[in-house]
Amino acid sequence: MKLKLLTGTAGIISASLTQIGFSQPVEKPNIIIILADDLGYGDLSCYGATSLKTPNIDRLSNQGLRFTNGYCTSATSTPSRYSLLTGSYAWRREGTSVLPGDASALITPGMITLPSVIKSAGYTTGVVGKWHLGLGPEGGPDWNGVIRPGPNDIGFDYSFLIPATGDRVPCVYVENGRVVGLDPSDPISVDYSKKIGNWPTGKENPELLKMHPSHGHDMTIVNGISRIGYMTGGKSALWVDEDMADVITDKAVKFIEDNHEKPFFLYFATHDIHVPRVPHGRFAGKSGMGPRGDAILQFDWSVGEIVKALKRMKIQKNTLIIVSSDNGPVVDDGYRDQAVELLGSHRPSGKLRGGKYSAFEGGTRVVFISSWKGTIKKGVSDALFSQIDLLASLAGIAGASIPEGGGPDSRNYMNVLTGKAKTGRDWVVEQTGRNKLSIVKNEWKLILPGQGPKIQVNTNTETGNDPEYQLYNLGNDPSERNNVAGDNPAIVKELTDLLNSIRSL
Ligand code: NG6
Ligand code: CA
Repeated sequence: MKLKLLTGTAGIISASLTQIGFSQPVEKPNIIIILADDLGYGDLSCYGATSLKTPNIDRLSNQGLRFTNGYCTSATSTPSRYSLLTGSYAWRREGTSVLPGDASALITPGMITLPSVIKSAGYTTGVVGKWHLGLGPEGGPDWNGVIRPGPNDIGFDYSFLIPATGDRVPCVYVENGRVVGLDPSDPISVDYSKKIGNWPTGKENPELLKMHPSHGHDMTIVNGISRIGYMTGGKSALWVDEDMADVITDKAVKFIEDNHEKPFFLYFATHDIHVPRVPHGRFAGKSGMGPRGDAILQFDWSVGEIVKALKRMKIQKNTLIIVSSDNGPVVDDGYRDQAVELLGSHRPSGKLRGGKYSAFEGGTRVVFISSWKGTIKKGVSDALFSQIDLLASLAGIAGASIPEGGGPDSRNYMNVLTGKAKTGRDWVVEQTGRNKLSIVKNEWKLILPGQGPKIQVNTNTETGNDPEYQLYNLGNDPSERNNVAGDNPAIVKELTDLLNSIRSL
């Protein structure tokens, strides 16, 4: 039985549902966020890619809204995901940059989160896939015991996790706080500062590798791939990279099947298309662009499986699906996987400059599709929308109220998400580091002066660092080629003041 919102339910709920145009008592929609990893603005065929096809995502886009100005908050994973799940900018807090795989939980019990808010409205909540927000108490998780705190302590009823990233140890899944398939007689040890145990490393035994690093990634070898960090033990629990998309997609589908009779919220965070890119044999070699392109096809397949499950359960018309990415694209992120050689004419960032790690738009302007069959009309939205607003906007859609102090940076733009409103936020803030911020307002983009190299040599990314202010007119210069700060001091001042005032909130 679906929960019904009847007239007379708490005022906030009725008011928010009226705003998106419901006149009848309605069922609360299921909500699914599918978050890709490192997928670029130009990586999907519905965003203009021609070298490969992503039919499942294109279909969602054709049934829903495709945003041209959808943003994540940060050009790397941990801060981006932190902001999405807490509605609070990661740059407000120390210790929120890319975390090692043995970091303790960043989001701790008592914090108000997207899942805790949605859960309070009667939803069953689940997370499947990449976490990368730390686990366990100070000092890090006990991989051989119960790993808490974790997602189950901050609002998720169910969790099945890749603890950090595919390229970081430990290479095991964690389900509801326990390593899956662990043999207690073979305990796991993890160390990020020195070698632990006697498992071979990429540095010492490169002849054992099936995928070689291009930079970094030369520590413990698991499944023929050397990683970041050292581990030993837990042999029976090790993941197989080639099966990862199948494993997590199955878990996501199972969560949908198990919960289809009542409202649910699923945060499905894929490993694709992060490194190491080791797609299943079904996809390997299929894109003609090497593993990076193949991983995009695999991601598209995962999205298709989710939609199929919704159809099977007959809940597609009652489910809002959002597809986006945690940050922009990178071609060589540390493994020799031919991504550079086979890129051809494909442009992972599309028309945008820069990518992952970059203050240019390619770092944080991402694919963003919102689809809700029968409710959201097909179209393209040019409204500014930031993932920071998912907490408040989805709370609005779920009919949840946000406790005092929750999601301090998050605003309710549910009408933008559903296409009822054409105008979104006034501005978005983008970060590449805690002190490296940019702001977009109207057609203007300001990048604050910053130290550091202009090119990150290993990844060959344009960082956007410059000791001078950079101002670009995204209206006539979407690729940020002409710095017009010198000609527009008043705009530079206005945007700097605005950014400072947001910072001091
Ligand atoms: C970098 C890694 C990169 C990737 C990134 C995090 C090296 C040399 N590079 O430090 O491969 O793991 O961290 O990516 O180790 S993210 O998408 O999770 O932010
Ligand atoms: Ca990422």
